[in-house]
Parts: sequence; C-alpha cells; structure tokens
Amino acid sequence: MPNLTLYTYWRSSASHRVRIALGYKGLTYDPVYVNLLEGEQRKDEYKQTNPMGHLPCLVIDGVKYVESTAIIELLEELYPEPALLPKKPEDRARVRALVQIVNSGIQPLQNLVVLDRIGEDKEKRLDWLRHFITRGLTAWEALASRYAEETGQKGPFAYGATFTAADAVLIPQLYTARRFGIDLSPYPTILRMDEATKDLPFVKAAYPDAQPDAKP
Ligand SMILES: N[C@@H](CCC(=O)N[C@@H](CS)C(=O)NCC(=O)O)C(=O)O
Repeated sequence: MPNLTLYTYWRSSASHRVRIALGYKGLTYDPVYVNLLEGEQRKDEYKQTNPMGHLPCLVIDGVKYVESTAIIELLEELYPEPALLPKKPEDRARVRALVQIVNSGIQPLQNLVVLDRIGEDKEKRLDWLRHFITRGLTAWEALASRYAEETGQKGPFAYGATFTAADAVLIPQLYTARRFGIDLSPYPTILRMDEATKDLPFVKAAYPDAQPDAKP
C-alpha cells in the first residue's frame, strides 16, 4: 500500500472530490488540515506544497500532486479498479466534460480568492455565488440530459449506472450549492444522483461535516 497524505480542509470542495475518490478506491490517507478561513493556504510554508495556494495536495510516497482533477486521473491510472472513468473513449469524454463544467465553470468562481476581490459586502458575495453556481448547474443538468438521450442511459448516477468521476466532483458542488441556499428542484438528474449516492459509505465518510476539522 502507498503512503498517502492529503492536505485538506473540511469545506474545500476540491479536497472533498479527492476524499471521495480515495474512499471509492479503498485508499486510506493521513490528513493534514489547512485552515482556509485563517489564510493558512496563502502562507509561504503551504505555497511550497502548492504554489497556487490552493487545496488539495495529495502526497504519494513523498511526492506532491496538486489539482484535484489531475489527482483523480492519477489515482485512476494507479488504481484502475473500481473505475472512476468508463471504458469507451466517447463515454470518458462525456464524463470529463461533466467534471469540467464544475471544475472550470463553477468552482473557480466561488473561490475565496475571487470572493475577496468582490469585497466585504455579504449580499454582493452571495448574489455572485448564486448566479454562477446556478448558471453552471443549469448547464450541467442540460448536458447530462442530452447524454442520457444520446446513450439511452437512465442513471441513477451522474453518468449512467455506475459511480464515476462526474459524481465525485458534483457531490461537493451540491454541498456548496445548498450551503448558499440554491434551489435544486429544477435539476432532476442532479437530484437523482444525489439520492443514489448520499448513503454510500465512502460518500458519507468524505462529507465536510464528517471531517475532524469541521467547525460546528
Ligand atoms: N483547480 C483546483 C482548484 C483548487 C481550489 O480552488 N481550492 C480552493 C478550496 S476548494 C482553495 O484552496 N482556495 C483557497 C483560496 O481561495 O484562497 C483544483 O481542482 O485542485
């Protein structure tokens, strides 16, 4: 078994993705907690771990890996079973597109480093967050429905009958959406995925509120 260390924060959605992927593959890790609200990610000490000052970072046998989707792909290549990507290239491309809607179309816009540029005004920050999360989830739902029609798949997961990287990335985004009071009722595919995954043991174990560094 490799020696794994994860730099993580309970409410970091990118860390949450990697916690899910590790749990899905049955891999255990030692956590290192980095408090985002206290700005620990911006200190020089952490920037030697990730020069962007972002979580997560996964250390495998002493080697540091950053960027959650690159980490998930690495885990998939090192530990192919159970798989997080389908076998067919066309299906893999679709799963990766669903991942990227969240990874590049939503999450960067909700990041603390972006919100801090908007200013201290809480209402302004909330309005920004709700706008971009809603925009991204609306696109995600439309794309997933199109894929379901093209492939004849009926779920219950984000892409078809098995859990994939698309679920691992969407689940943390839903946590954030709920946290900011976004109405998920217009998204039947997303809600179906949520229902199918919420009680899976590795999903529950990765949940922000279940982390030892969670604040009540
Ligand atoms: N694309 C990066 C995004 C990482 C990222 O933005 N992490 C957030 C937490 S979810 C962070 O560390 N933010 C620190 C900040 O905004 O200061 C990834 O997927 O790993």
